[in-house]
Amino acid sequence: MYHTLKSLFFILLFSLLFMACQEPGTTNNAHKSSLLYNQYAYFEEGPKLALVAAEVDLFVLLDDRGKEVFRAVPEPAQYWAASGDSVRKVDFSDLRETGNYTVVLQGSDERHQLAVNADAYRALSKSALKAFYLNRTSIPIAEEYAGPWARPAGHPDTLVYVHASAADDLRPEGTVISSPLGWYDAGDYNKYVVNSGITTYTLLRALEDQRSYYDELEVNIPESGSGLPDLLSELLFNLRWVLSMQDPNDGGVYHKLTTQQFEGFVMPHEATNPRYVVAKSTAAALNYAALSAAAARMLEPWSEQLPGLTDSCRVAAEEAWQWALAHPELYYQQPADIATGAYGDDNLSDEWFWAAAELYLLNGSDAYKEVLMQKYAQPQVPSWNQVETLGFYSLLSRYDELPDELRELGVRRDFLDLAARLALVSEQSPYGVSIQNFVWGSNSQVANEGMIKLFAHALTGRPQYLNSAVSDLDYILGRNATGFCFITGFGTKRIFNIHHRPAAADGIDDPIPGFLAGGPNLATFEDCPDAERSTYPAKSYVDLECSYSTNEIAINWNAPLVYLLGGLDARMTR
Ligand code: 9MR
Repeated sequence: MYHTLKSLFFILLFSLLFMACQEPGTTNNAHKSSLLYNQYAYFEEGPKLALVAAEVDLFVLLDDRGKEVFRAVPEPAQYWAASGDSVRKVDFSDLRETGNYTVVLQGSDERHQLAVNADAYRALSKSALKAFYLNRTSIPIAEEYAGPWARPAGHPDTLVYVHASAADDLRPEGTVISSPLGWYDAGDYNKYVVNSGITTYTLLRALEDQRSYYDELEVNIPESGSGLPDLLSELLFNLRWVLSMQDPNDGGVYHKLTTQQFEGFVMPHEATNPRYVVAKSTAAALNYAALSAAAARMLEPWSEQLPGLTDSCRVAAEEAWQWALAHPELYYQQPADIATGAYGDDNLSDEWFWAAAELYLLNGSDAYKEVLMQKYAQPQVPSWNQVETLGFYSLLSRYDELPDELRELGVRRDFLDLAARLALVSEQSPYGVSIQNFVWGSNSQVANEGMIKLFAHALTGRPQYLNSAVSDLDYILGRNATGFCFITGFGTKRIFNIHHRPAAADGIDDPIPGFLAGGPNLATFEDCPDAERSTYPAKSYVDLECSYSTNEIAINWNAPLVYLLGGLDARMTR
């Protein structure tokens, strides 16, 4: 008896000691590797940063013949509160030779393969854009474009009901309208105007900012070879849906097109529950106005190939704006019988600013200028409910034409301050990134931070912005606290179980490629209650299908990824 008690006592003591000696967060962390690095490829001319575990004190690279080409003692370990662990930086930027290398770590018997090869980025950039095609509603996804991920058409959306929340005298409840095309928002099968606003704009921005790159980039979609850039054809597929969400009777815009409940995990063509347009909202009208005004202006170079489109966009934008002026506080309220994504936002100051900026740039009217001056606020990292910075991008892209009073607002200074702050945080961060707060879709925040930096790089030519954007991409490609490469189909430690209905139901082991997973955050643990999951925000990610809060994909997350990949591919290819 005494012996049993004594052993129990020692077991308890040792367990407590063991727990106390462990670093915070390591009890349930996600990465076990001693090396965190970009698992896809480093750019020959770019910065090259890897992270090693605290106990690793020598980092060596061997070329493909086994010859040592680089050796360094990692920097002293630094603790990151977001990940709850300490890592040591290794900067091997001096290695500029294209090739495949073996990483040897002293203090660990792991071996890793690493590539230096800017050329590899063309395939990744194409894949991230192709993901939008693979998420199209309404048309069959054909084998010649989709390979194994071909599937029948889902959701024609030519027979959509006006929901009670959106009904009025001219379109009473149950009225049938047609609202086809567009992309599925995410892992669910619904379509949301608010989220389409930032997504489609971000792709327009990519097109305008990397025009010659996208003139050439073909991704093998049905429209390839039509004379329009594939990126443009892809975003038009969604823009045409967005335009159909306006009520022609009053200019108001439905918030979303959705089933009542989320569909099950079945293929798109098997998800056939009735679909509704739900509630007009001020947020939808302003997003719609901003996007269609931006499209009217930014599609001007293709107006001959797209007869009538820019004019339609202009009229649609103005009518949506007028409706918003007449209904300035119609915040989206989820009706009791609808349970799909809300995209609810009670602060529309940034939406007013963005829409006013786009409409002002389109037609120069003082009325828009006044609103944009009134709603001017400091830019932030964009997200679906924070779109101030999208207005900054547009104003800055036409900066030379702006009147003094707009320049005097500080548009350029404030934007560059944001970029400089982000770059500084990244330099000082133990993980070499700007992200500090991990929200739902944290990976898209990293991608949007990279986008801000590339835009700042274009404005100033300062290499620090370019380098910092590369560092953001490295994070996405594996140099993060989970050790996962967050783009489906790529990397050595891959994600497999995205929360995405077609990927789950298609019977193919590999997930549909080119999608950015939402990424770590602590927003909710209810989606996979039994999963082992870190309580540190930067590590709190699980590659499980149930994990809609960390492992879903979404169009607004892929769009800044496309921007970042295209922007870097265009700049870094030799
Ligand atoms: O991206 C959205 C995130 O910011 C919210 O916190 C979350 C919960 O409301 O919803 C996310 O958006 C989801 C949308 O509501 C429905 N389609 C899937 C989206 C990504 O998870």
